[in-house]
Amino acid sequence: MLKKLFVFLSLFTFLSLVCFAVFLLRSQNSFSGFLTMIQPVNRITTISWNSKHNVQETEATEVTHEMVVTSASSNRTLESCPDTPPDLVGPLHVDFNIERSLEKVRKEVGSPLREGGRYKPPDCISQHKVAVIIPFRNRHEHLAHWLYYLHPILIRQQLDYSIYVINQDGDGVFNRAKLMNAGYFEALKEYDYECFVFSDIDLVPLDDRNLYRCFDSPRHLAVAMDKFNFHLPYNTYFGGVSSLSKQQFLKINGFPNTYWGWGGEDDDIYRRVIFRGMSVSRPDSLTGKYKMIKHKRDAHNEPNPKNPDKLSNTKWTMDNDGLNSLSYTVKEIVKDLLYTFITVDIQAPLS
Ligand code: UD2
Ligand code: MN
Repeated sequence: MLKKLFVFLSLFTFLSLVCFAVFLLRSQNSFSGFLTMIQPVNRITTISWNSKHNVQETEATEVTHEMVVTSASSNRTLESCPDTPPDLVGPLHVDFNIERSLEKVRKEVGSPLREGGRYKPPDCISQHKVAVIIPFRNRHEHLAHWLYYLHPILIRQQLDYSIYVINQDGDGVFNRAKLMNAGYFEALKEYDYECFVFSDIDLVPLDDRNLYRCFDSPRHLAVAMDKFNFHLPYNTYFGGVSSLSKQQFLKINGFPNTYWGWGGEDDDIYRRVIFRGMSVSRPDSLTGKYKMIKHKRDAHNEPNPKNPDKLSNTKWTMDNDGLNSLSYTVKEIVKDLLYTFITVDIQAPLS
């Protein structure tokens, strides 16, 4: 009898233990399931790209390890963005007569951005890591217009991008191409960009199907500007806005550093592309329409009569004048919500 009682008690204890174990396992699962449910996966992704709201950013950094892992794994399930961005609208209305301050532009278009004028699509993985490089000095009014129009376009184009405004320090002679070379280097210090769009500050596209990405050949985007009556001024024109992949840019040794003052550098770049066996790709003349903000020639950027003469030597000079001979010093880097502003000393002559 005692033996039977002992067997019964052992069996009972064993069954209780099994039940308890099953209960523990199930409750653990449902607890982590609960965590997954309450954790705002999308919000975390958005937050990490929206540093405007510091409070939310702090929230994101405070999440537990488990939550971050789940969030990261949910990121991994994102698909590539489609080749043709779905939200493009085509022709755009652009008006430079409206007064725009940076403060206003930050409020109007800044909310999807992260410090530095940085953006990544939240719901798909962009196929285009693009640094937009703008040569700059004393054009703050133009900057506000440019940012107001370009950010929404670049967002609709589903780019993984940042805006780099490369500001020439001092009052020396302006050098657009050297600034763009410096911008290339500075951008690469921050992120693994594969594509570089070089744009004047005063040019806004009139159609968002003009894609700010890189193509099989270096691309000239500003093919039909209002100032040239919506035509190419000449066939080999390469001014205004262009895009080159990292590989294409390296192949031409970047841009020349020696074109001080206005003119010539864009033709030199065109020649570099051709001399390295590449061709130039362009959008059609409807998609490639642009509006330029009207302006006078700036001080310290007079046409340089020496520049056109240099073009006959590009074939030989391009190997030694470019990325491999670039020297400059960074004076200051300021991160705004709408852009990264990098002031560089490019050792400009005073005249
Ligand atoms: C034309 C070309 C430009 C370039 C230039 C010759 C167009 C629309 N663009 O520009 O690509 O080839 O001729 O060098 O035809 N900048 C400043 N501050 C200055 C001076 C220049 O920010 O003090 C920057 C700014 O981004 C400007 C760009 O350099 O848009 C070109 O200078 P520009 O606008 O004075 O010359 P533009 O319109 O004749
Ligand atoms: Mn201009």
